[in-house]
Amino acid sequence: MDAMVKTKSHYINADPYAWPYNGALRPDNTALIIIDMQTDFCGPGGYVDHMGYDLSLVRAPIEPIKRVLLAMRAKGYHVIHTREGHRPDLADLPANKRWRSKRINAGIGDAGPCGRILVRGEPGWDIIDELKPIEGETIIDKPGKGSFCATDLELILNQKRIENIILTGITTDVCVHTTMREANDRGFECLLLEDCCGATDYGNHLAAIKMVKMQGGVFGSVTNCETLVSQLP
Ligand code: C5J
Repeated sequence: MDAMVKTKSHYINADPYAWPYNGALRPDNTALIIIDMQTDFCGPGGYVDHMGYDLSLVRAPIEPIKRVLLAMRAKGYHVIHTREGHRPDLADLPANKRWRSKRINAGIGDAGPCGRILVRGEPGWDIIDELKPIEGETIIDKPGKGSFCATDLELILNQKRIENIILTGITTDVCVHTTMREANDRGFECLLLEDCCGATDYGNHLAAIKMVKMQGGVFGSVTNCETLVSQLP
């Protein structure tokens, strides 16, 4: 008789489908990705603050992410953090990105209360204390919005045999969405945690979530912190 090894399926309640699609949810093949929880995006004196947005919208996900992070660390899941930022000589900063930021008085590379805006190594570029990476967690430094563009994220995911990605962080409509789209096109199975994300515009946050769910889950599925933590195997 064939010794067929059967692994138990696990699903998380999500909208528009129970996730992951194939029930293959395990710590070894699943990563939590925490996108750009840096002072520049959610702290006083950072880039988003400079642009004049309401920080409470981008700070709302801090506690839910922390809960998910602690739960996933405790169960041995992979954890990946990203940071958006540029080299100190700005060699990797597209001229149009710099021009646009200067137009709204938040010039990337310019001096601010948290150091040079969105420049690697500056205090504002650092991940906030509440969500600091620990030993063994992967950190991806990216010059753009998507976490796959000009980084080694795909190589690392493939080396670790990761198939499923749980997305959190800021901002829902920009870096989180771009990363989710990039991951989805590469065949990764994506879950967005809606209360673990935030945007500078609440309407955009809601629209970004709605976009994921259209066409039967065109980019993946959506759930929240409580559901994930209570159902995570
Ligand atoms: C933005 C990001 N919004 N982390 N970056 O410029 O979403």
